[in-house]
This record gives sequence, structure tokens and C-alpha cells, in this order.
Amino acid sequence: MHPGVLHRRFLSDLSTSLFSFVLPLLPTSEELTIKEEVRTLIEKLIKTIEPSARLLSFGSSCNSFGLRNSDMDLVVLIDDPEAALDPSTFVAMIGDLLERETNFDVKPLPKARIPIIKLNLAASPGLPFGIACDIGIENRLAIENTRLLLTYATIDPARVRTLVLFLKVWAKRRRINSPYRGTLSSYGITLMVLFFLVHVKQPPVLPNLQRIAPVRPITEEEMMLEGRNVYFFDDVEMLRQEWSSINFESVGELLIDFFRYFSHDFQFNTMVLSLRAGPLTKESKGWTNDIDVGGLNEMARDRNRLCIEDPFEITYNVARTVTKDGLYTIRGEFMRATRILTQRPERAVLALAELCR
Ligand code: 3AT
Ligand code: MG
Repeated sequence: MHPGVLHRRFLSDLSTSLFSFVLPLLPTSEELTIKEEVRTLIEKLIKTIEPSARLLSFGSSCNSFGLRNSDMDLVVLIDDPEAALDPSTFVAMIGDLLERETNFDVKPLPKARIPIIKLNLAASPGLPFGIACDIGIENRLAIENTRLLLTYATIDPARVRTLVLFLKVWAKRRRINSPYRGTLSSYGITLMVLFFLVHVKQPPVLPNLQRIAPVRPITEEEMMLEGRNVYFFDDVEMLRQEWSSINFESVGELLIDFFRYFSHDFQFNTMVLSLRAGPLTKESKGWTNDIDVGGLNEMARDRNRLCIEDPFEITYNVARTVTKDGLYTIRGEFMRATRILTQRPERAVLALAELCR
């Protein structure tokens, strides 16, 4: 058969295989129900300490990029400005309460830089692996960045969700999804994929939501949260009607190109990935590695190896945890993936299995 025909057949096979790969890894409806019950229960308890408190989910439980058994990210928001509770005290109080009133395994960390409560729910029939859960206080930016990610997913779920979910699994299996061990957070990986779909692909697969003008004028106050501009175009109905990408590449083609771009084209040493603004230089952001760190340790110097700008907290490098060795490993994995997918493998499912081995 002609090589072009074979290649086209492989690409279409790859897309089908990606959908089938991801499908059984999605959370079951049972898992989602239990998680929601847990959230409601904890919220009810927290309200006995502070009636104006709400408990919201963020992260992958509600940005549509959740995998089965993924952790639960929760945040307490206190609506009453009179409630003068500092986060440490509040964390200690909630910790005590949950220890008394529930049989979860509770670990409050009131003295941490960002005070949180860690919970572990034991395994049950609906939750064969239990759940790990982090409860933070007043992290309103996380709610906004969760909404941003969800809005991007909603524009083109078939391609965006499939790519992100697959790449999260790939990163976990290849062990480059451990911020504590010098590699990437899931949030960082998701931002890389969205950056690729908004700024690298031509024509783009997704619009830049932070650059679409609002339909009605909005006030400075509506736009700002904790001193950050958190505006993005979030009218999903309108996006569905008005935005249609003229990029028709299949999810398989996009995956290969994603790996290829981060293997060969992205300049890790000098460039910053910004979903908000496109590629930026490290220099323009002052995120250089070799700044005069006079006396600071290797960790500090490592902070800007891989630079991913947070969409709202633009002075914050989401990938600051990535070390020199971590980046070396990550880049090695991009190259390995490119090699596997471009060496004309015969069967796409086998290529995916090999990728995630
Ligand atoms: P998992 O399914 O849990 O692997 P996730 O999407 O929940 O993926 P994370 O657990 O890494 O992602 O993060 C949860 C949310 O916490 C995502 C984002 O709102 C916030 N967040 C995580 N890491 C960072 C970071 N480095 N900077 C800013 N916000 C972050
Ligand atoms: Mg999470």
C-alpha cells in the first residue's frame, strides 16, 4: 500500500485508539456522587464554625480533566467580611471538627506556608481506592483558573479533553508528573496543551479566551481579584455559536505534533509558555536562570528551568518545581514519544501502550 495511505490510516487509527484509551479512565458516576456527598457533608460541618463559609471544588474534579480516583481539591470561601478568621486558626478548627465528627483520616497543616487540611477517605465499594482530599482556605484564584480550563475544554471537548486526559495519564505513567520530585504538576501539563492549541497550532484549535473582548463593558472591579486581572471570555453559548476553528486536524495528528513541538521547536532555555500572551522570552519576564543569585542555593537557581506563566498570577511560574534533571527527563520523554509515534508503528493501540509503558 502507498505510504501516504498507510500513514493516513495510522492517524485515523490513532485518534480512535486515543478515545478508547481515555474512556475507561474517566471517573465513574458513582465516584462523582460520593465525592459530591463528601463535599456537602464537610461543607455542612464547616458552616457550624462559620455560617457564611462555602466549600467549593476546584482542579480536576470540576475542570473536566479528571481521571478516575484523582484527588479532590476543595477550598473554603468565607463570604462574610466581618468573619475575622485567619487561615491557620480556621484550618486548626476545621481539623478538630472533622476529627471529632467524621471517620476520615484528618491531617490539619495550620503552620504550612499555605495552611491546608489533608483528608483521606478509606476505600469503599463505590471508591475502591479511597480518596485523597486537600482543603485550602480562600484560594479564589484557583476557582477562576479552574473555570478558565473548563471553558477551554467546553469549546472542543472531543479534541481538548482527549488530549489533556491522555497526556496526564502518559505523564503519570512516565513519572514526569511529580512536582515534589522535580517534574510537572497536572496543572502545568494542562497549560502546556492549551498553549499549544491556542498559540502554536496554525490555524489555532482554540481562541485565546483572555483576549476576546467582553460583549458588554465590564468594570475594573469585576475584572480584578486579589490584584490580578482574571478576565476571560466565559460565555460558553456564544462561543459555541461564534467560534468554529478552521483547524480540522484529528486528535491523533495533534498529539504527534504536540510531542514534536516540545521535542524540537520550543526553546526551553530562553522561552516562557504563556497561555495569556503566547510565547514570551524569559528575559522579558526577568525569569532567567543565570541571574546573580549570590549565595542562594542550587534550588533557587533551578527555579526557572521550565517556565509556564500562570494565566492570572502572571508573576508566578507554575513550573518552578522543575529542576535541571527534571527538565532533562521531561525533554527525553517528549523525544521518546515522538520517536514511538513517528517510526511508522503498525498498530496505533500498541503505540499508545508503548508510549505509556
Ligand atoms: P489531578 O487530576 O489532580 O492530577 P488537577 O487538574 O487537579 O490534576 P492539580 O492537582 O495539579 O491538578 O492542581 C489542582 C488545582 O490547583 C489546579 C489549579 O487551580 C491549582 N494549582 C495547582 N498547581 C498550581 C500551581 N503550581 N500554580 C497555581 N495553581 C496551581
Ligand atoms: Mg487535583
